[in-house]
Amino acid sequence: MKITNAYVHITSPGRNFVTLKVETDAGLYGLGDGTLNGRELAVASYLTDHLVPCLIGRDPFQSEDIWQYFYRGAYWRRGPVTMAAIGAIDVALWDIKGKALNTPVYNLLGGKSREGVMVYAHANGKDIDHALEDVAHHKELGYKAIRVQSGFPGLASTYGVPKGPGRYEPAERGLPPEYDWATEPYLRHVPRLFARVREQFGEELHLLHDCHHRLTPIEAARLGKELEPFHLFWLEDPTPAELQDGFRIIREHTTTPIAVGEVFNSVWDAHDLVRNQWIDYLRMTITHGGGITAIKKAADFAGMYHVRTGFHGPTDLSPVCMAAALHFDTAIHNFGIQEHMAHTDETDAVFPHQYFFKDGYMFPGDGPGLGVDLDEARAKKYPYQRAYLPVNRKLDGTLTDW
Ligand code: CS2
Ligand code: MG
Repeated sequence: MKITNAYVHITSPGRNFVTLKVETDAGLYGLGDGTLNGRELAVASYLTDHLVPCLIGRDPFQSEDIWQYFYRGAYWRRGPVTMAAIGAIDVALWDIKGKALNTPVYNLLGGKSREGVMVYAHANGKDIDHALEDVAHHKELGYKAIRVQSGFPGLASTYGVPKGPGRYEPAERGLPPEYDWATEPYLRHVPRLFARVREQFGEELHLLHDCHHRLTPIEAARLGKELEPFHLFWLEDPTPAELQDGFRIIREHTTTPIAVGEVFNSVWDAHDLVRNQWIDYLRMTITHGGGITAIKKAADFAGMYHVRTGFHGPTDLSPVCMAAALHFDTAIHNFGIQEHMAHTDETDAVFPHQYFFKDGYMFPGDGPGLGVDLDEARAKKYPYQRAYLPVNRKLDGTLTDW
C-alpha cells in the first residue's frame, strides 16, 4: 500500500480545527488532528509545505520509520508546531492501519484492558454557589469525576469560567484579550470552594482542579497542603513546568496528587518529573505529543514510575484526537483518567464518530480504525477565523502565565 495524497482541512465550527487526511492507493484514508489553539496556520503550513511532500509514496504501515524520519530528519526537533504536525500524520497512519486490518486501533495497542474509560467533566461558576450548581448538573449527567473552577472576589473573570452565558471556549477571535490575575485571593478561595463541594457532595465524587500554571512552587505546595482534607483526584499544572525541579518542592510538602503535561510535546519535557516521581498523572495529548507512536513510548516510561495517564481533552482538540485518545486509553495498562469537554453539536456534525459517553465513562466504538470521519462538505461551511488564547497580567501590569 502506498500513500498517494495528504490534505490539510481547516474548519471552524465555533472554533478552529486542523485536520490531516492521508489517502492511499488502496482507497483507504486516515485522519489526524493537528490543532494547536491560536497557532493553527503554523501547523497547517508545517504539514502542507514541509512534511506532506516527503510523505507521498511511503507505506502507511511503516508508522515507526515515518515517525523517526519526520522527528530526526527535521534536524530542528520538538516544539508544539512540529510535534502537532508529526502527531497528525502518525494518527492518520494508525487509522489507515486499523481500517486495512479491519480492526479498531485499540487492538493494535494490546487490545482492551478495560471496557470503558473514566472521564472527567468541567464544572465552573462565577462564584462558589454557581460552581456548586454546575457540579450538581454534571453529577446528574453521570460523571464520576468533575473538575471544579470558580471565579473569586477581587477578579472580574478567571481561567475556566465563561465571562457570559454559554460554554467556556478559551480562544477568542480577534487579537489576544488581556485579563487580570491575583494569586493571593485565589489561594484563599480554592480551599473554601472545595470545602463546600465536599460538604454538599460527599467523599465519593472524584474532584480535580486546574491551577493553569499560575503559581510558584511554594505557593502550589501551600495550596496542595490546604486541599489535602478534600482528597482531590489531582491538582493540575500547579506551576510552569520548564523548571521540572520546582515540582520537587511541591512533592516535599503535600500528598495531593499532581498532574501536568498538556503543554508538553516530548517525553523529555517530563523526564525528571516522572523518574523522580514528582507527578502522578501525565497529561500529554496524542496530537501535541507527536501521535500514538510517541505517546505509547511516553506512557510506558511513565508506567515504570507509577505515573498514570490523564490526557488533555479540551474542545480545542478535535473529535479525531478524542477518538485516538479513547482507543489508547482503552488499551494501555497505566490509564488514569480522560478529560472530556464535550464538543458543540456543530463540531460533532463536522466530525461524525463512533465514540460515546455513558454513565461517567466513554467508549471508543469497535469499528475499524479510529471510528471518526470528516464531513468535508460541512467543514467547508465554517471557514478559518484567526483566534488567540488570552494573555494574563498581574494587577500591577506585570505579564504572567495565563
Ligand atoms: C485546560 C485547557 O482543559 C484544560 O485542562 O488547561 O482547556 C487549556 O486552557 C486549553 O487547551 C488551551 O487551549
Ligand atoms: Mg489544564
